[in-house]
Amino acid sequence: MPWSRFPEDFLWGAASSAYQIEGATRADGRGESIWDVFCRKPGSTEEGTSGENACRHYELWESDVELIRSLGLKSYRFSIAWPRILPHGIGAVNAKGLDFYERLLDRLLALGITPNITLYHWDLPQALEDRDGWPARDTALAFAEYTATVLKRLGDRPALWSTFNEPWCVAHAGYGSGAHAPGRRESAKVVNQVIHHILLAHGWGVQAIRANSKAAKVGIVIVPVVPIPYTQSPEDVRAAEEHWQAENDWWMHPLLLGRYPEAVLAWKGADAPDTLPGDMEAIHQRLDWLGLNFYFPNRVAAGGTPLKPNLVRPKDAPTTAMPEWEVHPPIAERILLEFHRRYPRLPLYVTENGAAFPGDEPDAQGRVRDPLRLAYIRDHLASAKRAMDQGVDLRGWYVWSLMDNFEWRFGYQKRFGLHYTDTTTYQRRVKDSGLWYAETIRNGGFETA
Ligand code: IFM
Repeated sequence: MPWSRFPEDFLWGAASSAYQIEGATRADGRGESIWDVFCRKPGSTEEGTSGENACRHYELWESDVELIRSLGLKSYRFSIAWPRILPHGIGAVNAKGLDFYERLLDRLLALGITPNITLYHWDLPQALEDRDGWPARDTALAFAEYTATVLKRLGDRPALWSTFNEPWCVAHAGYGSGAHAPGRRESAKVVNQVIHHILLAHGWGVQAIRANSKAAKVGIVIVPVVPIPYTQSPEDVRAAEEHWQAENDWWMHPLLLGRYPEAVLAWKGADAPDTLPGDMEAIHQRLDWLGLNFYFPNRVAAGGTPLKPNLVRPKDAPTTAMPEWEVHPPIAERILLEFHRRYPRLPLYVTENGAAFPGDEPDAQGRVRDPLRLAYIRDHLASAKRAMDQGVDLRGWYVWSLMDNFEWRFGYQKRFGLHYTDTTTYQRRVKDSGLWYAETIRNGGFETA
């Protein structure tokens, strides 16, 4: 049997985020976030659920670190809740918030587990949303203040840091469709302005990290689209290429080249963001790594426009429990090779990949059999390894997620965890996929069919 064998120093990891697991939304001086407010609005989330308790990780963090240790993870990716650090977004600092993350960070380091810390995984302090949130340029300044505050306290520890998780979702779901907090449905112009302010916040944030830490390795985590032409007709191929440019170049060019792509600016026309002199230089900061989150392909056929592509799903394609998320493992090789080929090269990490499938319930013996998740993770990893064999510098992999958690507007019904979380007792239970992942880590790889 052939093996997918990974390098010895490959960072095997799992990921989570503050609002999705911590709970304790009113504890120890934490301020309110936009997700607290959004979840209270009837109809915002399935079954009216929220992250008020989530997985109670704020209380149970020590036993959660034990889960991480017993899987043998080399790295753990988590996020810091801005409202725990600066309850009003700016100004007064809440020391208890910093204490919490310091304890977690130090425990991970003591166990030899590399922390990979995200500064913004969607939980903006509501106080800043009250001042117009990301459409306001001042929010980017506030992010730089928050970042400096965190790094002054924690920046002497060796860790990977990222400024943003999936900024696409912040802009499009938060301020475009309104499916995420703060639930606003603004014009394309405003959404593009949000993108610009997030990019600016990233740039100022990187400067704040570098000014306050010698030990930090700095990156950003994006969620690229993975366009695949529906057929090999020149029209479909072209439509897929334009979708790539409109989404991926739009984020990557400012970050890595210091300019918005000309073609996309032309497509956006008057909806392009307003910029000030010096903005593009501020955005274009040296990065140490880039994080990619991907889950499914976008099959693109002709008949749309670059900004509104014609996305089609093959009739019998397997999907996960997330509506429209097709299972197609070759996306891993594809996206990694494309990033390697198209952009200035940086060490890459797959900062999220994983799946929710229906039916993850413990059996009578308490075992959680999740063969579909196991296969999903294995097949995406095998595909990524093929990209590595072609020269892609992939340094690590984080399964989403360490444990079942609050899946935003879908509440607790979509379970992505390597551990099952009982939503009544909060007990965690490792799933078969978690056991397989632990064995893979021990063996440095796995047999491929
Ligand atoms: O749960 C989310 C996570 O917060 C961001 N990336 C996608 C995951 C699954 O939807």
